[in-house]
Amino acid sequence: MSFNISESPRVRRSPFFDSTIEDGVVSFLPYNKMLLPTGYGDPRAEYERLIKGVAMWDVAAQRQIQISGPDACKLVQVLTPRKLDQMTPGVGWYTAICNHAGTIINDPVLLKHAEDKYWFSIADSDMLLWSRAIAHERGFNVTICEPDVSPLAIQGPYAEDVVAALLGEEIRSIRHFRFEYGELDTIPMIVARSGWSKQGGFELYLMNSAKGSELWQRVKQAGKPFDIGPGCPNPTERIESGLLSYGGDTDDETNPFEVRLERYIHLDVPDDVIGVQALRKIYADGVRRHQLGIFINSDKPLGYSNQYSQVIAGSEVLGKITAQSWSPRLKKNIGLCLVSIEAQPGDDVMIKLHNGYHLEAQLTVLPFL
Ligand code: THG
Repeated sequence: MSFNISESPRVRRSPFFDSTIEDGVVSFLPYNKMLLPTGYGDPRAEYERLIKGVAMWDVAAQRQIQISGPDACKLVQVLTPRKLDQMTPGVGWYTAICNHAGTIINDPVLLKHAEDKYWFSIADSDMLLWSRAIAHERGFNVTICEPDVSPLAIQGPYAEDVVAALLGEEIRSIRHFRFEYGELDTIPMIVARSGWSKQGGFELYLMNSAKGSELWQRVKQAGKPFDIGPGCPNPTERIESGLLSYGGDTDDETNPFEVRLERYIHLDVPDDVIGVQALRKIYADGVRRHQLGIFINSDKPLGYSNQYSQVIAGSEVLGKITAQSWSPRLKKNIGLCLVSIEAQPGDDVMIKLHNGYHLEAQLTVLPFL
């Protein structure tokens, strides 16, 4: 099977698109109406590079929603049930965005630039639409836009060395989830210590899309001594590390408590914060489901299926597997699942693949590594 994606302004290209094509990208996913590269043809090599070396990822599809103006601070707090009063300029915080029912509708990194200027670095759902509607309904004096900002992630044990070679030794002192404004000759960017892996790394937020190819080449050049190569948000490493994939691990009823985000939820935020009243009730009543890890018994790597497998015990359906992979480090088939609260780590279960085939499995705690 081979097909093309139709040309359309609704399928936006990243400023790094041409470079990723040159470097051999073979697959994309639609993400925030943009093409997100998902592979360069050798998944194992891309995984190894992330774990032992350094990789560069076109993650421009992590779009920024900028909220600025006199009421920016108020709106941002209304949009997330994480207490933001201690937040200082120059930091990024992981946040959950919930709707009025307490269901997660995005899990962005929130970057604070100033008291009156923030960016939500969003996962795959329309926060431009949502935040504009809420701002208007609540009568806030803000301006909301999607600025010309495109993140490029550099991830892996040598990421810091690459970014230091590119931008100078000072970057080594940037702490986790902090960011600084920088410039590489005439390429404007923000440098943050962050990224969707647990291997360490940085994200360069390019602030001029005309300079995408130039930045890509410069990173590639700086990374040469460290054998840098192209990669993507890695489906295997993120399962091993227990990073959440909104829209993959979550469904239309998932609340933050079910998927281990309670650390980022403060039930004592003001009542006008969207979702907090529902979240208080959910918390008081107790959740019905939770996210656990699962080991799937099979002596060889299982193929990937984009259909959720059921987790069952006898005739009872406990829940579903939302992501799975062969783990090269654990030498096991592992997965993330969303299962009934009665199902607990250590339980032996069965999984029912979409083709009807059954396999033995065991539930476990997260993260795997
Ligand atoms: N970086 C940036 N924007 C993003 C992502 C990113 N937008 C989309 C998506 N990823 C948002 N989702 C996440 C999910 C997890 C994390 C970051 C963004 C993450 N979590 C760590 C954890 O759960 O252990 C650490 C959280 C913390 O330290 O507070 O990093 O990757 N720019």
